[in-house]
Amino acid sequence: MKPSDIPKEKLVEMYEGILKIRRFEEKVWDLFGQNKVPGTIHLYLGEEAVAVGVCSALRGKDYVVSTHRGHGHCIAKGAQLDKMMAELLGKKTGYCRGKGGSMHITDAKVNLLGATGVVGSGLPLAVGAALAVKLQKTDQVVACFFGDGASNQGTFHESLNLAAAWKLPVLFICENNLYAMGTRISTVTAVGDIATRAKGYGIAGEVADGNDVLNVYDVAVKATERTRAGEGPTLIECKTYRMKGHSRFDPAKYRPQEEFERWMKRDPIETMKKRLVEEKVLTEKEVEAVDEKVKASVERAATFALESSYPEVEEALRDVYAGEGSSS
Ligand SMILES: Cc1ncc(C[n+]2csc(CCOP(=O)(O)OP(=O)(O)O)c2C)c(N)n1
Ligand SMILES: [Mg+2]
Repeated sequence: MKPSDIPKEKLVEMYEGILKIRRFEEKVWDLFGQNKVPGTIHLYLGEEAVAVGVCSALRGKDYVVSTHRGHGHCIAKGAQLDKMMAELLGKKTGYCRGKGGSMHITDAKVNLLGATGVVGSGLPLAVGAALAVKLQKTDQVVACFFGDGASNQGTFHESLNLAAAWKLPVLFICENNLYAMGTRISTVTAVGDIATRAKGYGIAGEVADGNDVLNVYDVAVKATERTRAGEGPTLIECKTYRMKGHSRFDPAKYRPQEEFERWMKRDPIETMKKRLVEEKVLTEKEVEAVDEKVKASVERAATFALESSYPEVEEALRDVYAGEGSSS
């Protein structure tokens, strides 16, 4: 898909989307270095085009199921930056009142069904949500993100099989960033393209360039159209690469330097920026203005989070069990 095939507002919205994830995570990286973020974080830097390309093809009422590397999915589905940042900092103004952190951000208002730290556990949840959609006879779609590592879990196979057999409205989005922690996908998987596995379940399988937001968008638009027409799920494999290590503590020494450099030249933000300017969608100045606007919103979110209070001790058991928990 070329920029000229898409309305200008949509292009700018997508550019703003990938930039928002980039600037948000750069800020998180920074705050982590200042010991402001408890626990660990899995950054989505380098993979922004996947979340934005897919979510730009969705409607507000469609659902998203995220992963342990979920900040990008949350932002692309419309979660609030200030509540996300507060959650990452363990503050009581965060999405889980500071008790969930990076891997448990959920926002029912935007039909974001949640992130999870258990690899592969989102797929069956997405199938359940899609079954609910089918029974309720609405035309919603469920987009389920997961990694290449998760594609070797039993839940992947069980979920694809059932969703295919029942023709459920799910997009299975495999973010193939070549590694599951330090394990290279090619050392544990015989097929070159994970998308080819779709054939075994009788569903459509597509490979997208996960560093090209317009290509991901194009593939996702066609898949949602098929799904809304009752044709069932699609497995979309987005080839991409994480700029940082698996988590904040991983220096990623297992990745060959040449491979790293090759992927860094394909930075999804820089590529999109260049295309927008070359195709005269935006001027250099307008591109800068988008960046300034995004940076300001991230700074506001950081200030909100830093100035918020930590939860009281009594808060610890609230919302953990059914009812209000046993804070008394
Ligand atoms: C069921 C389960 N097994 C193992 C882990 C430890 N673990 C956390 S992330 C991860 C790698 C996941 O790789 P992938 O699915 O490719 O996602 P990526 O981190 O590359 O985005 C592993 C093994 C876990 N959290 N849950
Ligand atoms: Mg991976």
